[in-house]
Amino acid sequence: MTARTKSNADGLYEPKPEHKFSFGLWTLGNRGRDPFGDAVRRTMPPTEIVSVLGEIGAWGVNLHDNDLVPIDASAAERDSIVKEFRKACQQSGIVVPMATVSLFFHPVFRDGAFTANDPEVRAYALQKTLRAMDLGAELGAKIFVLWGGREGVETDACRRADEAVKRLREAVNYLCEYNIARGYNYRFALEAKPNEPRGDIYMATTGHYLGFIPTLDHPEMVGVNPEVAHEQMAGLNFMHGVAQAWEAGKLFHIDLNDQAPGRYDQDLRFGSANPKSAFWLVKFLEDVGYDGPRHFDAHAYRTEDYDGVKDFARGCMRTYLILKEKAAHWNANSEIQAILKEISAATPGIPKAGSYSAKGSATLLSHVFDKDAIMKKRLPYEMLDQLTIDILLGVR
Ligand code: GLT
Ligand code: MN
Ligand code: MN
Repeated sequence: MTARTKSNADGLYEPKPEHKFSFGLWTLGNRGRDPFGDAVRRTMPPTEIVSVLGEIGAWGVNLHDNDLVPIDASAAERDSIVKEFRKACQQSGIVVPMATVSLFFHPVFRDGAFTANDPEVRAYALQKTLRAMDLGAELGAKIFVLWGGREGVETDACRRADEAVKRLREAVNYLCEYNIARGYNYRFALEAKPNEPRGDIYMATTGHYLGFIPTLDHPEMVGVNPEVAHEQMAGLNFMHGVAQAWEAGKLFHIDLNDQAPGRYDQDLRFGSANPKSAFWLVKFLEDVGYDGPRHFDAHAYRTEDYDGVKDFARGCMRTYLILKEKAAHWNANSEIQAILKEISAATPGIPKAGSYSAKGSATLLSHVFDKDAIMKKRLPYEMLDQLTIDILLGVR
């Protein structure tokens, strides 16, 4: 029995609109080009991608300006493309939750976009982004992602890195003002990546952006769009970055995919390389009640035809739903709950840490801690982790 027929039979892992599963036009439409080889799949028009998304039970479609409208299209061409696309979305019951701008594909951005040394490139990047914001707003998008894939260097001889930060700040401030002036109500989501396509990208991790956002004129309008593979390329624990963004009220969007360590940017099917990390991530998102889009920024293996692309897309959603069920199972497991209770239980009579007070600090300073007694408390994390593995491998 294939994965597909099983999901249809039991209905348990069937995607529904309430799951908010979305895909970029560039994900299903990926033709399998890589730096060493040409396309293996034909170009699938955006209207067809939307109909496939409807067929497989997705909720939303995201797009760059030029995924839909060619970069040199006339105003009339643009309008007719947009009209046709809206119709296709309505027919398939697909919404457009997020829009973005390509500031990386055209060779004009070879030295970056908002951080490029040539002021004309910076101005063009801004103009292109304003137009992409107009486009997204017309399609109903409420989130605008900015991925600065070309904002970086091969050699630091070309500009001072703090100058790049200043230029980026100036650009994002400009976009926020335009957002207000036009009444678009976008929430901007900044997406980090350590490298590829540049040797080094300035905003390397979600943490870099979390440090940058409070320096903006409208920090409340700007959050992050962490991507699994991008943090893993930097060797980081993705869920930890997501948790910090969430805790700061900055998790505006998320890019789900997978990545093997030490490789090029793979954009693998969600959960296919590190199912255990994917489990902690899904558990986190579900536990805290993240209610934004679950966007799969991934693409099918280069070996696939368009049936394989559907298998890929269904697989992303199915794995998410399986892990969501496993997370509920984990939370309901009494052995796990007993251990969780035990490992954070407080010994009666100890002074509380909490927030500072003069009296509290005096009590704390005079208290004698019994380190040997503390050391006798068990921390059965091996057991806790094995219970997790048992659940993930389906034996518990
Ligand atoms: C590009 C990149 C992604 C970004 C997209 C948004 S485009 O495919 O690899 O990580 O999210 O610009
Ligand atoms: Mn991404
Ligand atoms: Mn990626």
